[in-house]
Amino acid sequence: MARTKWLALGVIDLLALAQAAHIHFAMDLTWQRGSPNGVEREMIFINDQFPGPPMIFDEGDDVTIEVTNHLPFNTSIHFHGIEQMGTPQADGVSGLSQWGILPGQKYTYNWHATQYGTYWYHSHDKSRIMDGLYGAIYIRPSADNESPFSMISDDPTEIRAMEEARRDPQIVVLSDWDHLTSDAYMQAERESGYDLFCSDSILINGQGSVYCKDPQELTDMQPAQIRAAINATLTDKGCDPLIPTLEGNWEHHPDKLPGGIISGCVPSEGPPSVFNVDSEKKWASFNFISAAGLKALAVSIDEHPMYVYEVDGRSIEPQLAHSVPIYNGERYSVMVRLDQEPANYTIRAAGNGNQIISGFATVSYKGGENSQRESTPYITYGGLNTTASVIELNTTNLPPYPQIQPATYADDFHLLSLGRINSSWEWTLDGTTFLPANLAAMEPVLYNPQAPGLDSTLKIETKNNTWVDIVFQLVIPEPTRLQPPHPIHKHSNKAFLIGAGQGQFTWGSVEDAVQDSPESFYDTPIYRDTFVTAPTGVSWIAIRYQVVNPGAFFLHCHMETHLASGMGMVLLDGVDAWPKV
Ligand SMILES: *[C@@H]1O[C@H](CO)[C@@H](O)[C@H](O)[C@H]1NC(C)=O
Ligand SMILES: *[C@@H]1O[C@H](CO)[C@@H](O)[C@H](O)[C@H]1NC(C)=O
Ligand SMILES: *[C@@H]1O[C@H](CO)[C@@H](O)[C@H](O)[C@H]1NC(C)=O
Ligand SMILES: *[C@@H]1O[C@H](CO)[C@@H](O)[C@H](O)[C@H]1NC(C)=O
Ligand SMILES: *[C@@H]1O[C@H](CO)[C@@H](O)[C@H](O)[C@H]1NC(C)=O
Ligand SMILES: *[C@@H]1O[C@H](CO)[C@@H](O)[C@H](O)[C@H]1NC(C)=O
Ligand SMILES: *[C@@H]1O[C@H](CO)[C@@H](O)[C@H](O)[C@H]1NC(C)=O
Ligand SMILES: [Cu+2]
Repeated sequence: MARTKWLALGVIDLLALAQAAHIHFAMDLTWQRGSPNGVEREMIFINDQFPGPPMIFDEGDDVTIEVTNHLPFNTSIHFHGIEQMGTPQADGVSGLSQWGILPGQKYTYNWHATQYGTYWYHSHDKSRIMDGLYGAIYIRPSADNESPFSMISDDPTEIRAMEEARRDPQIVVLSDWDHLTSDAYMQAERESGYDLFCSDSILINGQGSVYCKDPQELTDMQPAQIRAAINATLTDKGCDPLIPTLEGNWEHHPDKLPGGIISGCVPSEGPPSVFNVDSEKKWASFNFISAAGLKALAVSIDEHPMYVYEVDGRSIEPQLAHSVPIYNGERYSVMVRLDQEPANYTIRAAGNGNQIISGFATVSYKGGENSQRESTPYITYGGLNTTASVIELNTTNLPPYPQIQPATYADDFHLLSLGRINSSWEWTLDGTTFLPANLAAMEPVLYNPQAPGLDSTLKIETKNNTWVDIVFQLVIPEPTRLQPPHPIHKHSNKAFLIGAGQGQFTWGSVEDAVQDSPESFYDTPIYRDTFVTAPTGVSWIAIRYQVVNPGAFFLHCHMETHLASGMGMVLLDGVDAWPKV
């Protein structure tokens, strides 16, 4: 079959000059050998690239994406964070919004770029993110949007430089990488019974290396609280040992673990990733996207403070930070002043809490390529601050810009219990059951909300134009003391993170909780599409969203292994006003 050539970026720029252009993309998916970290394996390429090429649009564009599946298995493409207003059939979840795309078949997605900001695309059929099916989406804001940069500087020249940097960003796709394919990784969980979250490399724009260090050195690099809770030596890959504190007392078969998955580190080197900047431009925008399958990360740029100005694709009042925690699926865009001596500066992406591992890239100033100066890090190989003056982004202080608030009261309330059932590796979002393992092979729920196979406890039905509260209660039976934070992602429109607390959510509604425990609720709720649960202790988080876009949308943990084990639910949003598909 003939390969359709990817549009060159220059052509897109020309098209973008016209208002509300109609942009076509062709995506050709292939299964080939590749070695992003110096070790070869079979993986997915998109138009012969990994990660897939960035899709750059303008707010208001109509988008057509034609996907040709040359992979030896079904797939789909989801556009992460794109609200799909009026186009629920283009959300790209096999079993929810479409049938899986069979090998050899084509599928066309049509949607409107109703929002500006940083997003990404990835497969939503099994755990194919771990095989490399992802790439960036960037939608340039239209002139109607007021930029938040006047809160960074009142000099019009500086503001203009920041606006220009925003229109032409450095897109930084952060991910983790494993030598096993996603199918082999899931098989290892199923057969051994363990919840595995040990990666071989952290990649930056698809490039990285394998670093091996002394286990004791790695153990000492853990955050104090986690080191105390684990109280055991990490492996040479910087991974946690498979102990009851993390895995609970379920049945396990350590003999079924594939070699090298937790320990047995072999160093290797992949190609370097370089971001070229020019200090004459004064500012650069780095748009971080976490396409990690497993890992929580923290990212920083040596000697360059960051003004975080966009979260999950929407502007916030800029916040100054040196290090930004970023969970699976999240996006943070940061404005960086290019005022350092021309040289190379290291971007560090470190495991944040559940593995001591890092990936590196270089920011290379024009004219500084030959400077021998080593840059000074803000964070360690383990992701911790190197000095007391390093500011970590406070992720509960991200005021939307311009301001936006949820309704004071919601129409509906749902309390979900997140936890393990039946084994260490199987996770549930509703406390009683899992998404069907064959979800991707089922009749899409959008075609039939009563589709058999989807248990009633796995659906939340909402009416259009109502406000809905969902509280995620974390259940952690003894002897478990730590668990991976769950980055819960909501498809379609964003929601407000309105509160969080320790212990059990004992109230019958959010209003009662606000009355009793006002300190658990934020004065300025956070508007985004990913909400992360705490790694320690019994705790809860609460979100509120408005139903405005009838359709079948996914609500799920974005750790690929947790999603594949069943950790998700379906929002039958505005089921009273569903479109005929
Ligand atoms: C940590 O482990 C050591 C030896 O394995 C044990 O003696 C000690 O009591 C443990 N500490 C805690 C806080 O559990
Ligand atoms: C700086 O980075 C560039 C791009 O990777 C590289 O070519 C150059 O050798 C680096 N300079 C030094 C001194 O390491
Ligand atoms: C990291 O920051 C914390 C909190 O500000 C501080 O207590 C600690 O000393 C810092 N670590 C180092 C190595 O300076
Ligand atoms: C983070 O921001 C919240 C909301 O503004 C504030 O209540 C909290 O004290 C801040 N936390 C830290 C560690 O500064
Ligand atoms: C958990 O295992 C029990 C016993 O094998 C089984 O009856 C039950 O259906 C399982 N639960 C789920 C949600 O699969
Ligand atoms: C692949 O998708 C087809 C529908 O397009 C479905 O019938 C089949 O069961 C799927 N196969 C798998 C393994 O999910
Ligand atoms: C759903 O509600 C939203 C918000 O009120 C409204 O804009 C939209 O037209 C409604 N959709 C349908 C299909 O009724
Ligand atoms: Cu999870």
